[in-house]
Amino acid sequence: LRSMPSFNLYDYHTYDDQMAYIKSIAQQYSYVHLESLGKSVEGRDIQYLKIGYPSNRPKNILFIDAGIHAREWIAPATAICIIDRLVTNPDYTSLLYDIDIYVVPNVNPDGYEYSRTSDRMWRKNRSGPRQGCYGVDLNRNFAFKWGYSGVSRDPCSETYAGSSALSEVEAQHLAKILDANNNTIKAYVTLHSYGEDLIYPWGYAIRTYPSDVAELKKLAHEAAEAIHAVNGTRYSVGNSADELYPASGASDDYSKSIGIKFVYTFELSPTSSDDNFYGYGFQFPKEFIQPTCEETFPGILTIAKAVQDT
Ligand code: ING
Ligand code: ZN
Repeated sequence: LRSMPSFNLYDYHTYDDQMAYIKSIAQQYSYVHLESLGKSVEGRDIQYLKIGYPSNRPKNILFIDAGIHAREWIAPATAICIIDRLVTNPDYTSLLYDIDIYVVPNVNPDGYEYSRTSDRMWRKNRSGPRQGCYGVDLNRNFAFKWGYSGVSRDPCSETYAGSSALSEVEAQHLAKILDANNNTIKAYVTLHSYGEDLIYPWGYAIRTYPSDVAELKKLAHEAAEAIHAVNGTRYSVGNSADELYPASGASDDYSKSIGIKFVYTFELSPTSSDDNFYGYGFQFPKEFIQPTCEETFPGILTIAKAVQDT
């Protein structure tokens, strides 16, 4: 297990294999530590990596998560590939002396396994049953403007917001670590799919922005440019409510509400635009993991450098 030569970054894996891989990375690199956010509702351990060299001063953090939505398989695969790129390239040593990067590759392991084994299009977690239905949309369960827009109160709906704000353990665990580090986390990036969008708060209402929206936009355009430079993929930059649809209780709005500066939802590939639409949607073939990782990585680095400069 120590170096895990058999792990193929460019394939979709079971949750257990994802965790075995990040554990092997922590064992191989002294400046990488394996931690746990806590258990999912079905008892899976939600593990993550803290990447960065020790420092006497408190370090600023870039926090990345993926897999809030079960069927968006490209997101955990990209998070794991980003981990690989960060630790295997000595170019990032000085960055990792200055900042810490936390990566939670899969926030919703129960939903992910359910998507793998039973229902490929599953989106929610696996709590319940309520009225005979399972699952809460974790990206509607966070404690900011909870229940305000783009949600359902029907437990059978895809966008069921839960019985109350933070009713779900997975959302509780994520909120807890964000709260505990809200002064040092300078950027929060949550990986979703699909659409090729880079979106910033507020998501709960159209034409409603944080006071520092100009800075959020500027950095987003820089990240989109870095992505574009790799394979020519054009991400749209916009506000979540304007660009997609208004929805409250998402992890990005929550992060911004507790004072985290740079907050972005990445809607990874494929695109949803008609002129170039192959129709893969959430079922994005594994052949696209490598190009998606290679273009996403410089976008992430752009945000990491902003954290370094903060
Ligand atoms: N999209 C996000 C969703 O949770 C989002 C995007 C977040 C839109 C917040 C509006 C507000 O619906 C995906 N792909 O899940
Ligand atoms: Zn999503």
